[in-house]
Parts: sequence; structure tokens; C-alpha cells
Amino acid sequence: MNPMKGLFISFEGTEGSGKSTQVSLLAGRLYSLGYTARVLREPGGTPIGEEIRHTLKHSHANDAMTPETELLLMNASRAQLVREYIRPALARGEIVICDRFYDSTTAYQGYGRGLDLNVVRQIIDLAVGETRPDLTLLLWVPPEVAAERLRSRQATLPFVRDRIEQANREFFERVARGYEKIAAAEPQRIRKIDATGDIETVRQAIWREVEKVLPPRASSNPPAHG
Ligand code: Z5A
Repeated sequence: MNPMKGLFISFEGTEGSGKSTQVSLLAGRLYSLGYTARVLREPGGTPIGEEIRHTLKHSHANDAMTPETELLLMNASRAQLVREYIRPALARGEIVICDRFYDSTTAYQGYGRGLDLNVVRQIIDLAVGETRPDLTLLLWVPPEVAAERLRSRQATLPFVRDRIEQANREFFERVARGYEKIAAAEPQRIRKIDATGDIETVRQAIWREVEKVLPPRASSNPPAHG
């Protein structure tokens, strides 16, 4: 449990694994049970972080970005998010749900880009200090399922592939293998969720993990339903 009062849950997984979908379903369920849940995303989540997100993903000049710059920008965004929103929310006893957190850096900049894992760890430590998730849900789908989901999203939404999404297949295979190693090293914190099923089946699997760590509600909160 976090040294502060609240509960910190992060979602991880490859692109198209269904994180954003499940983050909003979980937040909705928690609200309906009377919890105060704060949803955040990385990179981004703060005004400064959203500017960094734009630089990382969409700015015209970012083709020249080096892996080291990418590592530092991800963690600049994170350092701001931790201090501006996450710590204050946890101190108020809220539940923080973050769509990606530092395991993404280990997976993408460490295993994916091939940066030294010790350096990656040190930079993450500087960015987050003692603020670590109590529970991390790693949504797991085979690459072909993720690709199909992204294709159908593309058919319904205006969608432009960003700089990170344009990396080659080998990069994403390294990221996926990296996530396997990250999860194996911390089985207590990181719960691997089979995310190949339909949205409701995945939601239920996530809820079973979240229920185990939920703090009791204050008695003034509305009754649980659903
Ligand atoms: N990155 C990094 O390199 N280092 C870091 O430290 C951090 C991040 C923090 C952020 O991209 C990029 O930054 C990301 C990693 C890198 N790059 N890549 N690649 P982002 O925030 O724009 O996007 P994302 O995090 O990669 O997620 P996403 O593409 O939005 O996918 P998702 O959130 O996992 O999935 P979704 O949007 O919920 O679902 C995708 C579609 O599938 C959608 O149409 C859904 O309706 C559908 N869906 C969802 N669940 C299901 C199920 N169960 N069945 C069928 N269809 C489903």
C-alpha cells in the first residue's frame, strides 16, 4: 500500500490492448461506488505534460529525436504529473488511475529503444521518488489482435500515426518481451490480464484484481450497485 492514504493503480500494455477503454470503465465503476477516482495519462496529464506529449508524438521537428531525449521527456512529463497531481490526490485519499506510468519507460525506452536499463531506472527514480503504483494491470493481447483493434478504430476516427507508432515491428516485439520481463520481476504489484476477450470479460478480470486492494468506503458514500 502507498505510504500516503490513497490508492494508486496504473494500466500498462502495448498499443491497442484496450487500456483507455478499461481505465474509463474502472473509473465509472469506482464513482458509482462512491469513491473519488482521478484519471490521468502519460505522457501528459498536466498542462506542461501535454505540451511535452505533443513534442514527443506530433511536433513537426520530432523526427530527429534521439532515444535519450525521448527518455528524458517522458520523465520530465512524469516528474510534473507526480508532484502536481498524483501526490496531492493520494494525500487526499483519492484513487489515482494512470493510463501508463514508469513501466512504459522500461518497456519502450529500455527494452524497445535499447537504452541501458540501469540508466533508465535512475531517471525513473528521479522522476517518481517514492510514488509507486500499488497495483499495475498489464493488459495482454497478441500483436495481431492489437493491430486489428487499431485498424477498426482507424476506420471510425480521424487517426494519424504518431512518431512512436511508426517504429518497426521488431521494436514492438522487444517492447512486448520487455513487458513480460517487467511483470515477471514484480508479480506482487503487476497483474497480467488476458485482454483478448470482449470488453465486458476484460472489465470483470480487472475488477477482480482491483477489489483485492480497494480501501473501505467512507460510510457517508452512496451504496454500492452493479
Ligand atoms: N510511451 C513511451 O514510449 N514511454 C513512456 O514512458 C510512456 C509512453 C508513458 C502513448 O501513446 C505512447 O507513448 C505509446 C507508448 C509511449 N506509444 N506507442 N505505441 P497513446 O497514449 O496515444 O496511446 P497508447 O497508450 O499506446 O494506447 P492506445 O493506442 O490509445 O490504445 P489502448 O488505450 O490500449 O486501447 P483503446 O483505445 O482502449 O482500444 C483500442 C480500440 O480497441 C478501440 O477502438 C476500442 O474500442 C477497441 N477495444 C478495446 N478493448 C477491446 C476489446 N476487449 N475487444 C475488442 N475491441 C476492443
